[in-house]
Amino acid sequence: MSTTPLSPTELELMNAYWRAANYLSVGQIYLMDNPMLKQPLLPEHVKPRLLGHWGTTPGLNFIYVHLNRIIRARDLDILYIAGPGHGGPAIVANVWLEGTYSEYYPDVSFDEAGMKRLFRQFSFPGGIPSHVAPETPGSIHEGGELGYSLSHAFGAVFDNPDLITACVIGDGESETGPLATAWHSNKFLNPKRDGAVLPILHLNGYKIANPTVLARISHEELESLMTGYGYRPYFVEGDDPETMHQLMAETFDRCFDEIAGIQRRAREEGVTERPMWPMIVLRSLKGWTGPKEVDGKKTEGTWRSHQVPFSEVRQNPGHLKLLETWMRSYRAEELFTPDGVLLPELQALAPKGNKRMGDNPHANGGLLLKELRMPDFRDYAVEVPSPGSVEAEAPKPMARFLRDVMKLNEKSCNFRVFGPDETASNRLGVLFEETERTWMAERIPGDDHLSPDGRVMEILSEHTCQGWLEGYLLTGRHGFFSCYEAFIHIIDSMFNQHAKWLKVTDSEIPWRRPIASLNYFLTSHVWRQDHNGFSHQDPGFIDHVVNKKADVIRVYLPPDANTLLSVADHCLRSRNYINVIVAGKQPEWQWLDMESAVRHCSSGIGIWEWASSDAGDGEPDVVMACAGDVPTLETLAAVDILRRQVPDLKVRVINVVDLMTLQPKEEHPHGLDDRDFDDMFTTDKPIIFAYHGYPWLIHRLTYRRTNHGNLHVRGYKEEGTTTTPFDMVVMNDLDRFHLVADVVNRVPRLRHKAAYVKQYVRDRLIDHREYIRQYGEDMPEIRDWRWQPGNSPGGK
Ligand SMILES: Cc1ncc(C[n+]2csc(CCOP(=O)(O)OP(=O)(O)O)c2C)c(N)n1
Ligand SMILES: [Mg+2]
Repeated sequence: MSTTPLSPTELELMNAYWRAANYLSVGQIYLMDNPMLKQPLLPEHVKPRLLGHWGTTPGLNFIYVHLNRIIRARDLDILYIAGPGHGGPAIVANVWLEGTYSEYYPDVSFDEAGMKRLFRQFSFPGGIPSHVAPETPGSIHEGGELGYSLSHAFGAVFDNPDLITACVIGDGESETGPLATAWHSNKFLNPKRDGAVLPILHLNGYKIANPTVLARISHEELESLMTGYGYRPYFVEGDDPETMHQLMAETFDRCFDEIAGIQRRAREEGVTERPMWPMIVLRSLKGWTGPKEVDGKKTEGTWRSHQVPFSEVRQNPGHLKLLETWMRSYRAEELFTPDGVLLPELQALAPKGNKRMGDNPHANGGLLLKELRMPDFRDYAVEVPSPGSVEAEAPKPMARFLRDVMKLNEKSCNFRVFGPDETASNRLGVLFEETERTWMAERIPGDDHLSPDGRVMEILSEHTCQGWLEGYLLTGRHGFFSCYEAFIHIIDSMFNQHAKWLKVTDSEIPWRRPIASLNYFLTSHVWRQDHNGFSHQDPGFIDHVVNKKADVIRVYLPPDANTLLSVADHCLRSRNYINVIVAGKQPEWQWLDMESAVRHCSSGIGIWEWASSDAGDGEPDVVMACAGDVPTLETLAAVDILRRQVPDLKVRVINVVDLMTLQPKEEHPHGLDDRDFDDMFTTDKPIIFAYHGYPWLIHRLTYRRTNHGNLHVRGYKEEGTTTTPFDMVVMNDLDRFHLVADVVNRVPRLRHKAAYVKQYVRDRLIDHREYIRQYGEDMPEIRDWRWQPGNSPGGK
């Protein structure tokens, strides 16, 4: 292969294009006027607040120009992911240069006036963020929180055989946990049915203030590391632009040849082995082409280039001069017409139409989104002849439903299930009747459902699962993520970023079309950790989720299998949300037949008349509310005790499936209006609320409701260990006996009976403690408890 694949003209043009992108990047960071430098630079042309990141930008621009060449030469479909997305100016500059930006934002026209707007709007009030963001055409990756570029890149190309993602990874970013584990995504990518990812490790040597680890290990060590991850690394190293252009062009040619070869062998020659995919190490200067020195300190090629290499430009004439010299070094007058239009011969370097990376439809996944074909979830119902008459493991019917969703959409190849090694444990194993676990690494006899064609993605990295799923959804497909409740916290921060993306998309960017929701199924939850105990107990993800904008988050606590089915169906059909579904996986009593489940889930909250004793008889003495499967069980068991101990007590039982109904309507679209809430919860009766998670969340959601003063919430209060299921609730005062005591304490007319009932409760709790310590399991009256409809006046 030639080491000079670019002709002198092509080289000159590409370098000119790169200069244009660099010029526009510096302009965005510094200028608000005089964009073409037609006048000498004056302090008032410079922004008063200088915000942005220069250091990574020339490298990102360099890669963009070379990708444009490859796309044109090979007519490829390439998505650009900028891991160091703090280099927002680079991507915005390139998207503007290729003409896309002005098509999406006509105000930022493709001329001098548009260039002025382009500069002014960047990191400016009312303008655009300094990072790559949902506002940036062509992006599916929010710059900002580092670590997710590579998992996003892989997620985007699964089931997209004609798509290639060029994924730029910061050398600092590569030190993060999520990025480090994402290299292994190549063991899950099947070249026959999936596209390809070309990782480009951007080794500019520095982070904000430190060298990077990978820049300070030997060439051999880095090469071995990448080889060990299963890639074939190619090094592009240097600082002389001409040499680097030739080297990059040559390396890109080689890498894209290899990718084409791998795909051809897999698709046409039936090769099934996992290939060594190419990757590139681009070692270039941080802040390349920027000022070599500022105030006597080396800047180009150091961490000092990371953000704005020098500020106080308005106040310091020396810095003003430095900026002008720097910007003029790109010779904009040779790149643009006097009207600020990129010269035609340079325009010709950009691909056309939606081959332009800024206009790649995969980056606006909603455009490509196809509805899932859905079976009728009612067909998977558990027969529930009467409340509490049968037991079931709630996830299993849902799993059969998901299996058939998988089957019905097999041809469209647009549905996958994700999870950290827990699909079987979470009772979703029936999926393996239809598909298998994706696996491109070695397989040996006895392996369980591993296949290169599998559609269940399991890797013991919640970060990677989340990143893959986000990439998959953002490019217009559907997915479902199951995880142990306590450990989903590992991706709290990724959830944040995705929620922000959806919020901005939903409220501010009409051209971004709605995508499928991100669905979490959280099981192995806090109340059923018989194997594991305290380390596995944490219901706090819900608290984290409800911090986010009401428009994009939904939380569901279905109490049984049929409600879970109904909720899962709803979530898979929804768009632009993050749905969190929490339900246990152990055998539990079933409460609602399918018809009642659908009605209950449609309202999200409802009085369970069959368990209540106040129907048609004026106001209740007490409201017993519950949210979550275990709290629902304990509430009903408490109602049962009350029936026997205090037969004339009027109890109203309310079950909450959709947690957001508790919030005021003004705060969340699912919130009950105050009138309905007051009718349901009364304005003055005690409410004993048994809740799945940390109790204060219920107060947080309801503090503005009329009857909040009478609300008493029981939930998880951080007591846990390895013990019996019932002891787990006892330790947190959420058990039936504590709930009964709560009722007796709060209903004024029971004062005279309080001493007797409380003694009964105390005795039962002592019996419980003695019994489990002696026998190692719950008392028969707990294990064998079941709802007796006959016990319940008002029950059917
Ligand atoms: C998870 C995370 N931690 C910390 C930061 C703060 N931060 C922003 S940029 C940066 C340095 C990034 O270095 P590198 O990935 O090498 O990017 P580049 O050198 O190309 O700017 C850091 C630490 C962040 N954005 N995300
Ligand atoms: Mg770096």
